[in-house]
Amino acid sequence: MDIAGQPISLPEWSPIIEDHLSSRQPIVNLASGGEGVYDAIFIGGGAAGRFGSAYLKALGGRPLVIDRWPFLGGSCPHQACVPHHLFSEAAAILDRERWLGGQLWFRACEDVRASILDVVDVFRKGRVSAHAFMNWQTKTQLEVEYILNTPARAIDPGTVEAAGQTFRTRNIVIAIGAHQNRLDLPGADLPGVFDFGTLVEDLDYDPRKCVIIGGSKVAVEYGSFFQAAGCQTTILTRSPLLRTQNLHHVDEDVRRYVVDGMRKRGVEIIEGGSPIEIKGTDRVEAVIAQGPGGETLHIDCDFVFNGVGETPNSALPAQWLGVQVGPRGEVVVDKRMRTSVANVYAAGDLIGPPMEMFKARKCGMTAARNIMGEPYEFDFSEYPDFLHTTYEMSWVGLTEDEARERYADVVVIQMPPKDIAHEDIPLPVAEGTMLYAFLKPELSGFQKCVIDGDTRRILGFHHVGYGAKDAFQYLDYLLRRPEGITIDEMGQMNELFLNPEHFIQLCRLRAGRRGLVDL
Ligand code: FAD
Ligand code: COM
Repeated sequence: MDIAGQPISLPEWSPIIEDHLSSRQPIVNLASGGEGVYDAIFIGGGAAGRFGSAYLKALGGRPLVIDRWPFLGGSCPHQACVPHHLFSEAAAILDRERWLGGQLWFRACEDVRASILDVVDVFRKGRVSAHAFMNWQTKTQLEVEYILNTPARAIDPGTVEAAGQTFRTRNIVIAIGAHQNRLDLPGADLPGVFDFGTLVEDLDYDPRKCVIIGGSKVAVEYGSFFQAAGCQTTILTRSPLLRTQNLHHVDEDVRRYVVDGMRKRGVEIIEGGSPIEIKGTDRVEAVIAQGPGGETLHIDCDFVFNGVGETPNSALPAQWLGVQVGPRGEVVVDKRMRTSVANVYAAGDLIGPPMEMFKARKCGMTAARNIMGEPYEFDFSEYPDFLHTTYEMSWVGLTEDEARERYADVVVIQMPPKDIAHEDIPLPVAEGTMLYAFLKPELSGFQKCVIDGDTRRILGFHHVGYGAKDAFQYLDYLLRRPEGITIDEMGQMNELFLNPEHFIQLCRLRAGRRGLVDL
């Protein structure tokens, strides 16, 4: 389908994408039929490729972006972040109904159950609207050329082939993402074994008993949703939960509060366990595992969820162009996103962790700026992070333990204060936790601010609750400025009471003191 020069309105996009999801017909939006030389061709139009191509266009360059799916935006709107947020929101609502069941207007708790299949169906039916928006915005507003619904292949650093045509370019930016690691176990191919992608594509029954293998972010997030929906969930993980290699700066008190909360909500967590085999005939029936003490476990289930993480799709770029690949399968780049091959850049999940949207989008932008002659380095060694259990956890900067290893005088401001039991105080409280505060105070959240007492600079913020995630984008910026942010400056800020994170008011309560002490 050639759409160059055709105005396509936003509502017209959805049926076009629906039709192309089951066809191999490319959607071609090229100026001058793709003649001439591009400044950059982006292979992969996910977050990294879409933002990179848009930025390059904005800087006055000529980009082309090619994706094998019939839409731009990549895995985020199709299988990853967007369903994850839908499921996590459902989980938070379900949990609240269960905890408050039988009180006020809440139904009695035995009635709280949801069909996972129905929620997945809601996502399936609605996801194309995000795809339509990405295609419309990229063509109509951002004026970026693209070819969709066809894979691309780099022939050399100046030539890309797609849909039977070759295109010339000064640079290539490869942004083809990552793939779910396979479960290396007997029975891993049985019906009833899912991952985040196959869950939204293939689920056709309502699971009642789930085993999650692995302790990735996705494992924690999806496990919390399955449990909240009423599907008894066991998480089987080698490392302690939230202590995996890719998660940094998770404060131990926060971790304990969250993992205890998951257990309170009924999730069975087996840390130090490893799977041996998945058993079943027509569908999975059990996971056989070795428990933390070496004992053999037999866990009945009708659903197994693979939560063992992802690996970058580096095999193709290595084969096409010989780019260097690192020990974890990532395409190796410098801070300008340059690979080992001149004029070839890589971006997003393809270059390894953190596999997060901010990094993917900013990598794309970084490649674009450097290609267009604006030297720009992106260092993502420090960043704000978040994770859903059914709570929203947000954090940035050092944990208390990390701070104590590096600084002589560490001061901690936290709520509830140290040595006060969570059930004894309905704080922190704000939108999203008001009902918990009054009816189930131990569930109203937890927060901690870590400070260097000598310089009064804040070293880390950590929050468990709802609705504070937005603030962390700005806290991250303030924390990482060369001058950082002090407890005194926090105390000067104007809070919108009742705000979900109380760092401002707590800092103000202590900021008047010359010698800082814990609060
Ligand atoms: P992708 O979005 O995967 O894009 C790669 C694109 O390349 C795809 O569109 C694919 O079709 C295309 N492609 C592949 N091969 C070819 C080829 N040969 N030719 C042409 N095109 C090709 N991050 C967050 O920040 N917040 C979240 O809440 C969050 N939730 C997540 C939940 C889940 C379940 C998962 C799995 C991830 C989540 N992430 C989240 C991570 C986030 O989704 C990724 O970091 C991000 O989507 C990576 O973008 P990307 O452009 O690198 O890759
Ligand atoms: C967001 C996808 S769902 S993108 O980053 O805007 O392309």
